[in-house]
This record gives sequence, structure tokens and C-alpha cells, in this order.
Amino acid sequence: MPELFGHTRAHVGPRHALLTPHNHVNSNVPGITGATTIVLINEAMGAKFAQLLVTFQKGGRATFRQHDVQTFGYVMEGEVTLMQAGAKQRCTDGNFFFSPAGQVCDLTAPKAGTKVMFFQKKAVAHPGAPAARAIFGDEAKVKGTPFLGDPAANLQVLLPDEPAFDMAVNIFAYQPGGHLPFVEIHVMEHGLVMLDGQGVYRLEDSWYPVEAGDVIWMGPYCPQWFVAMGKSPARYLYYKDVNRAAL
Ligand code: UGY
Ligand code: MN
Repeated sequence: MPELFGHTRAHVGPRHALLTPHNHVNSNVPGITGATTIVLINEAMGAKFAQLLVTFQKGGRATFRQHDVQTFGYVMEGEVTLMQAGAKQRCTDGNFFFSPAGQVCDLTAPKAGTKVMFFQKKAVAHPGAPAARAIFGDEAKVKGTPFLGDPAANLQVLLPDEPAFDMAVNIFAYQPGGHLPFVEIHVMEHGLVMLDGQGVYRLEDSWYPVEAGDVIWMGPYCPQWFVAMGKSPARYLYYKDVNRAAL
């Protein structure tokens, strides 16, 4: 959507935020070179996780090695080589990976213009739970299920839903007119990027037109609802904190 000079669809508030691609400003992040890095969401916004968009130049590299931080990556476009847990994989769009806290994850040899969306979360230990393991996958091979029985809202769960994992990353695909069945209010946070299509997102008491490339932060208990609009399906990739004690 065109932005009028001096205007923006973006909003940043205490419990939710919307950023459009027109708002992006680069950051230099240690470990990432030969790339444009946008820190879309992090603790400065009020979130307990970080969401970063990295667009690589030829020869760019990203190395994550923080002892307490887990990193999930999703290739939005392009091609890059992933080295993690002793395995090397060439990743293309739709591939995703999860690197547990304390392990090194290295992205090299990107095609110019390769875009990777990252979600990072400090790992929260859970007594008795095994440590999370490295994951590599392809969204095309993840079976979707109709959300609460509605075939117009299809949910793909990319990471294992097990006590070892305290974060989830899912893809929601909506047929035009498909929508969340009710206004959700929950303790879990979300970080979200619109992958395809368009629609209207309700966040607290505001309704926002959104389209591919937009990013949303929903803090705990942010009332949220979405309806897909237009002539093609809408899809979004989103993060959620899961599987840990309430107190
Ligand atoms: O998993 C979820 O909470 C999801 N239904 N929320 C959302 O799409 N905003
Ligand atoms: Mn939700």
C-alpha cells in the first residue's frame, strides 16, 4: 500500500505494534555481516523475544552462538547454506531451522537478496524436560490442519509441541473471507510477519489493514482477531511462547 508523505500505517503502543516495510531502518548486529538487518521487535518494544529480518548481500554471513538464546530462522526468499549441529544444508524459500541455546548456527554463501526472518528467545529451563534439539524443515512437508475444524483457516505447526521447546512458530493460511473464529485474549506473546495476501488485523480496539511484509507484535493479553480479504489467500508466519509454568 502506498504511504502518503509524512504518514504511516504503523503504530507502536505498550501492548501491540504494527510496522510496515516503509518504516525499516538498519541496525548493526554483532555476528551478522554483509547484510541489512532490521530489528523489528525486541525488549525495547516491550517484548520478551526478538524478531529480525536479515537481507543478505553476496558474501554475507550470520553466526549465532549465544549460550542462553535460541534462534529460529525461516527463509522468505533466496538461498543460503546453513551449518548447525554438524550438518550442512542448502536452504531455499520455505525452509526453516531451529538452533537450541548454546549451539552455534552459521549461515553462509547467500544468493544476493536472500531474506531470512529470525525469532530469538532466551531459553527457559523446565525441570525434567530434555534439552531442545536442532531442527531443519521445509514448510511444504508440514501437514496443515483446519483450525478448530474450519477449512478456511489452515494451521501448520513447524516445531515439535513438546516440553523441551518453549517457543512455537506456526504458519496460518486463510482463504479470502477466512478469519479467526473469535477475538483471542491470551498470556502468550506473538511476533508475526504477513507472508502473502492481505486482510484486517484487530489489535486491542484498533483495526488495521495489513498486507505481505507487515510485521505485528502482540504482547500478552492483547485482544487479537484477523480476517483475510482480497482475492487471494493470506498467510502469516508467527511466534508464540509455549509450554512453561504460569508461575
Ligand atoms: O496460536 C494462536 O494463538 C493464534 N491463533 N493467534 C493468532 O493467529 N493471532
Ligand atoms: Mn493468538
